[in-house]
Amino acid sequence: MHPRRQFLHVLTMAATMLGLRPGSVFAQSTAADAKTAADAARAAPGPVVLSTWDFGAAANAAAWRVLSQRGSALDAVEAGARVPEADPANHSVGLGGYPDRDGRVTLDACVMDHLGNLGAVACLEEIVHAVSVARRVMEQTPHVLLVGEGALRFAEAQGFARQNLLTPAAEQAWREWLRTANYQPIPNREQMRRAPASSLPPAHQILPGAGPANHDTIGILALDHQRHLAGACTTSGMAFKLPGRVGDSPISGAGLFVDGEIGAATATGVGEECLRICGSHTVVELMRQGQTPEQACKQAVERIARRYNPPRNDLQMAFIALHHDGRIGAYALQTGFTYAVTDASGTRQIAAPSLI
Ligand code: SD4
Repeated sequence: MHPRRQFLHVLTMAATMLGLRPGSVFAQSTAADAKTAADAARAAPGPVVLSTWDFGAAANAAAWRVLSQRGSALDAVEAGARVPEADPANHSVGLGGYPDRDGRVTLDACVMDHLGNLGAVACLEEIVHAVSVARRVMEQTPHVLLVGEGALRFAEAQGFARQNLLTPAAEQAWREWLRTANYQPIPNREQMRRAPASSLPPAHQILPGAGPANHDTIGILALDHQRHLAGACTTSGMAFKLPGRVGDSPISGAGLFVDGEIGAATATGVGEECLRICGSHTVVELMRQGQTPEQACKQAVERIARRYNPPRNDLQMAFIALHHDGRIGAYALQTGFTYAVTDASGTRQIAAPSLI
């Protein structure tokens, strides 16, 4: 069995043994089911961490170690985000991320806390832990965003070591793409995994490494014992993007937004779509107006989808949200998006409801 499916299968069996309704937590959900899924996932009160895709088990575990020792949400999300950043098998975050069109791995990352403190880096090269550099920007400078060469110089001055982030596997994928792709960046690798090869443009069909280890951006949100919220988001961005391209992930209000009195949201998918609607800020503002986390994520996704008639099935955009009262929710444009939730009752991988 496909390793990812096997993982979900094991979790589904565990859910059945726990008496959870089959299909409500792990399978593709209807909107009504998803409410149940989110509720089931949030069985325990108190601290919680949730993160995009199936990085979750490892990233959430690192974050949970911090939260369970009464550490801060900010420390927790940084610890969680660093896990996929350091994983060379993961081709969309940190070390081993797919490079840009010219073969350079450039990273985008952002952190934000409950007080509105914010730090970010964009187009950062040669530093594995972009999320930690973003945190230093937040804590050590009067600025909120450093890019490119300036971000790298700042990271070095802060003691971060430079290293080549282009692994042999990522380089091979890039060279293969160069041979056949006509310089088309790849908008959505998750969708590519599901669609039959013949339905995809050539650039989408040839990407080696597409598979269970080829996840997308990690966005991670946490609520700690003090009821403080924080979030982080880190990515190597769209594979084979134009040099200089920055996505939503390091941009406050797009890839991540936290308001300590309301809630937090983070995004994954085609950054250009999220940037157009200030996606994560939209989700938080909708929660401010009384929407549940899931309703807020759904409305943001609908706002993106509304631009396309007929609907586009080559785009993915998904949001996860955490209300300051501990409620959680998520919504995706396409089926296939999952997120991981960890609290005192354990970790669950949830299939988000979706428009398509
Ligand atoms: C970006 N939003 O750079 C990121 C990439 C991503 O699923 O999330 N992909 O546009």
